[in-house]
Order: sequence, then C-alpha cells, then structure tokens
Amino acid sequence: MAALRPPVINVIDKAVRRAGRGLVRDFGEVQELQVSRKGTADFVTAADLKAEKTLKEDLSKAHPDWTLHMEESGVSGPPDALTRWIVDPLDGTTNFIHGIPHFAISVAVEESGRITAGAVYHPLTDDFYWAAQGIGAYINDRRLRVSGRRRLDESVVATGIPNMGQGDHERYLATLQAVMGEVASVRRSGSAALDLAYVAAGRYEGFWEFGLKPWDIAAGLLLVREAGGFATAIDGATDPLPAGDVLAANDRMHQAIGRLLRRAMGLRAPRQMTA
Ligand code: 2AM
Ligand code: CA
Repeated sequence: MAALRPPVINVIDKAVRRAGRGLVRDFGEVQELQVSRKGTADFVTAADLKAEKTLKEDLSKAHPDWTLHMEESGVSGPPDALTRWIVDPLDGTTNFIHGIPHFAISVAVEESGRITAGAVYHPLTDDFYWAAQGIGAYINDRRLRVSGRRRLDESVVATGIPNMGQGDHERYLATLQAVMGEVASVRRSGSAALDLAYVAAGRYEGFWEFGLKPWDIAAGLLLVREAGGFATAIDGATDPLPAGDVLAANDRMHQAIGRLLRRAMGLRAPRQMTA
C-alpha cells in the first residue's frame, strides 16, 4: 500500500526535485571538466549555491513563518520561529567535485527541538528517502526497515574519514582499527546523509562519523529512527545533532559497534540508552 504522505513531505519532494534537476545538469558539466582540472571547485560552489537558492525559494514560500537554517547561507527567515528547516543543498560535495555519482540533498523539519519530518534525495538515481515522525521511513512509496543482521562478523558498516586538516585523525584511526577487526567490511561513501539513508534501508548494518553538522544528518537521523533503528552520539545515549558525532545502527549493532568505538576512545559505557 502506498504511504500516506504528510503535506510537508510533498513540499520537500517538489523542492528537492527542482533543485536536483539543476544539480544533475551541473554534475554533467563537472564530468566534462574532470580532464581540464581547472576551476572545478568554483563551478561546484556555484552549483551548490544555485541549489540552495531554489530550495530556499520553494521552502520559504510553503512556510514563510518557519526559520531556514541552510549550509551555505546560514539562518534566514523569522529568526526564532519554533519550527525550522535544516537544509543541505549538496551533501557529498567532494564526490560531486570529482565526478563521483554519489551525492544528495537533505531537508529536515525541526519543531521545538525535535526532528519531525525529513528527506534525503539522490537526484542521479531519483531515490527519495523520506520519514515523518510516527509514520515511518520510506524510499519513494516503499517502507524501509533497518537491517535484521545481528552479528558483527556479518555486518557492513559505513564511516566517514576526517578530511585533511580536520578532526582528530589519531582518535579516528583508533575507532577504525577497532571496528575493522570485528566486522565483515567497512565502507566510506562521502555523503553522511546517504549513509544514514542506507542504514534506514537495511543496506549498512551501521554508520559512525565525527565532526558532522546538523544539515548533514538531521533528515538521516529521523530516517534511521523511523526505520526502527537507533541514532545517537557515539557515547550511545545523547543527541547527535549538537554533538556532531553519530552512531546509527539497528538495536543490536548499535550496542555492539558502540562498545567497540567507546573502548577505542577510552569512554565508559552509557548509563542509559535512548533512540
Ligand atoms: P558536505 O559534502 O556537505 O561537505 C563526508 O564525510 C561527510 O562529511 C559529508 O556528509 C560532508 O558534507 C560532511 N562534511 C562536513 N564538513 C565537511 C567539510 N568541511 N569537508 C568535507 N566534508 C564535510
Ligand atoms: Ca553536508
């Protein structure tokens, strides 16, 4: 049965498809530019800004009374509305610059500090991953569930490796070493928004990364939770949005991967687990 989409999901659907058409056109150009290597980054910045502009137009038109929090332009609209859009017009920028076809638009709705709706759209595959609080997580109209695998040695786990000059490389390598010794395989895709969508879709058993921003993960966190998974900071208990570090997985793997990460980081077990 097709999912009954709340109106806000239809607003997001239309907005991301319009912005996505522009990104697909610009991605075609980037692929042409690969050999010349000149000016690709500037071109991509322009593509990113263009996508953000169309999203801003469409989202603020639908709900002029909501605050907009966007990766490139920061906060706009009424500054202290109880509801805000959290938007990343291009997640996976490094992939886009290099002509790697793996990037997404992420849009979430936060009401009084809670994420209540969100979507991650992959314009090249036309996959629209969406979730609404209490309604579930879907890819287009098909319901999503996190993976049922319960063993580390059968798990494929995704991660994000800190970029040059960013984050704590030593701490990250300790966590990678701990996880890679216990799971079947580790993946690094370059888009945290899609990594979380893939956890919701049951493709990855888990995902962890440090140093993320709210727009990278807001929609993806709801996708994982509405697909029956757990998404917390790496401490296993607190909200990942302010923390910027994320551990998302099914129930069993959230505990198992969390234990490996925290041991590698010299952290104690969480006192209480929350989704
Ligand atoms: P971005 O593509 O929008 O920058 C990759 O590990 C993930 O980290 C992506 O979701 C990427 O989002 C995010 N990220 C956050 N800050 C970043 C930065 N300064 N450079 C590259 N990726 C960053
Ligand atoms: Ca991003």
